[in-house]
Amino acid sequence: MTTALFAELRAVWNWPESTTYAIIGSGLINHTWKVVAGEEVFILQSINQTVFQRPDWIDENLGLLHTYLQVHQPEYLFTAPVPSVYGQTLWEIGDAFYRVFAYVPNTRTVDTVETAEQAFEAAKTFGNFTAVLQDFDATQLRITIPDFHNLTLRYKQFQDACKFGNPARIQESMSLIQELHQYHHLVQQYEAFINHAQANLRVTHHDTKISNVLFNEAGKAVCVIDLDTVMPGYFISDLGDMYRTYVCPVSEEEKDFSKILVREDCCRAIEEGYLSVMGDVMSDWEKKHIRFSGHFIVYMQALRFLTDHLLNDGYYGAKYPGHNYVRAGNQVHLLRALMKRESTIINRQ
Ligand code: GN1
Ligand code: MG
Repeated sequence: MTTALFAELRAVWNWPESTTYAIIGSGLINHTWKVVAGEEVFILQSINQTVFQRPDWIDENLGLLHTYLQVHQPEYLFTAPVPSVYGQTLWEIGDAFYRVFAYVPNTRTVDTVETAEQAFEAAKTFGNFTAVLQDFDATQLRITIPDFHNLTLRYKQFQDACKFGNPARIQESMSLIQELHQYHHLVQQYEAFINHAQANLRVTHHDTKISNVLFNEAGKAVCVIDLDTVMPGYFISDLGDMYRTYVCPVSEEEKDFSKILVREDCCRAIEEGYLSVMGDVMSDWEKKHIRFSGHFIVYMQALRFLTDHLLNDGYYGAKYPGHNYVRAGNQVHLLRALMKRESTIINRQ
């Protein structure tokens, strides 16, 4: 961010001249800065408009949820955007959009789950987000990214990339491509799940990775952040991304696949944490798909990374050649490990 640009934002939010800013965060999509304005600390974020074509819809959703929660759950810690001096919660400069959040004091984020307690805390906190909004009509929310977790469409995009993508990359990725085709039954399972009358449309976060939870110094989860993809959705999106990002000791960035494994205690912690708040409102049909949620999301993420690799990294970007290919391979490895866990559990029963 240029000094001139920041000076403009500083005026819009009425921060003193001494205000400093520094880039933070590990998100792949938006840019985030920590702003220290005198005694106050804020989070400034720009919105990636290639991904979010209607930043005003994100803003509208956050406004709706904030108003609802203030009335019905006033105790709930919701990280609503801070209005500018003009009262808006979204500010456009050039063709970019910015918003500001209050920094929640004495909190930190973690990038990988180290203990089952962290997994439990995060799962409970994301589950609670959906649970406190149980009576809010999710269909009021704008769809900020159409078909974001539509596995049928993601599979179709993958098939198209295998036909029309970078020919050299397609050639080199053949064994991964074939393996991903073999798991097509997960698309059918997904369709059967969402088409069932007992698959409830809920207020879903859609990005429940561990770095989207704030923890306090005692290691307790305080609240969830990164609400841009909050949309009507299914619980499998949220629970699934927890399996994807909490059970393995290494992240999607890890190149040494021998480090990819499923920690049983973290799996149980996710299930217990989520069900401790969502257990009473979930249907039997939903409960039957708890484990499936992990397969669904890990598979979708593998498809998304490989699709992006075949299409020359236009969406996620690449820090080194083959970055998205490595990420896809990593996710396929995790998928195999999760499916193996499933069959071991079934054989034991
Ligand atoms: C993106 O930007 P970030 O890191 O919060 C992506 C998620 C993926 C994730 C993989 C809008 O999230 O769906 O799971 O990368 N968000 C979008 O790291 O595409
Ligand atoms: Mg995100």
